[in-house]
Amino acid sequence: MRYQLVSFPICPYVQRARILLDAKGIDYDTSYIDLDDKPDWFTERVPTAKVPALFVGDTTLFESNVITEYLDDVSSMPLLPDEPLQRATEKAWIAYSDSWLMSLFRALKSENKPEYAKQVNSLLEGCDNARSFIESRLAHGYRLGAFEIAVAPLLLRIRKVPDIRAAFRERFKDSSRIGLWAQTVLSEDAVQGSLPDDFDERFSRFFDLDNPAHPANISALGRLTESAA
Ligand SMILES: N[C@@H](CCC(=O)N[C@@H](CS)C(=O)NCC(=O)O)C(=O)O
Repeated sequence: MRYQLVSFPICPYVQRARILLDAKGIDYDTSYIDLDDKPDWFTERVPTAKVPALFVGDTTLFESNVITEYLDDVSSMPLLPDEPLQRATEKAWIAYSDSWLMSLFRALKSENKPEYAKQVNSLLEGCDNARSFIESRLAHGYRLGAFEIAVAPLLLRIRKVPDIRAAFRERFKDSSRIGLWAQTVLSEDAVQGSLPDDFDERFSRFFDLDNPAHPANISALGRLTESAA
C-alpha cells in the first residue's frame, strides 16, 4: 500500500513526516492543498482539517508526531527507543518542541517589537531547557533520532531569520556541542531535501520578512534610538 501525504509547502509539521519518510526510504505520494481553500476530499477525511495528514488506505492519520511515530513503528531501523522510559522521555521532548514551533510562528507573525521579543525569548527559553537532554543524546555519539526529526524544521527556520539566528548563537555560544549537533542535524540528506526549491521565497512572503518594518528586521538599538528621539 502506498502512503499519501497531504501537504502544504512551508508547513514545518508536514516537513517532519517528509524527513522521516525520506530518511527511511519509504515511498509515498504527496498531495499539496491550499490551506485558504481546503478541498472537500480533505475536510471530509481529516477531522482537524490540518496538514499533515497521512492516508493509509482508507484510514486517515493526523498530527505530525503520531504520523511519524506510526511510520517509525511499521518500518525497519526504529528511531524511537524500545525501552519504555527512554521512549516516553523522547516523546515528551518531541511534544514540548511543538511549543517552540508555535513561539517561532508567533514571533514571525507579531506586529511589534515587544511581542516579537517576548516570543523569541520564549523560544530561546524552551530550547535552553533542552540543553541537558541534547547533551545526554550526544553521550554515545550523534544519531538521527525521532527528536532530531521533530526539531529539524525549527532549526532550518531559525537559520532563515538572521535576527533569531544571532540570538541563538549568543544564547548557546558556551556550548559548541549543541551548535555542532544542530549543524549535523541540518546537514542530513533527508533534512536538506525536505524543503521545496522555492521555500525561501514562500517563507519570506508568508511572514512578510522582506518588509524592513517587520519586527525581525528592526534592531533593538534602532527602536531605542527611535523612541528616544
Ligand atoms: N499539531 C498539528 C499542527 C498542524 C498544523 O498546525 N498545521 C497547519 C499548517 S503548518 C495547518 O494545517 N493549518 C490549517 C488550519 O489551521 O486551518 C501537527 O503536529 O500536525
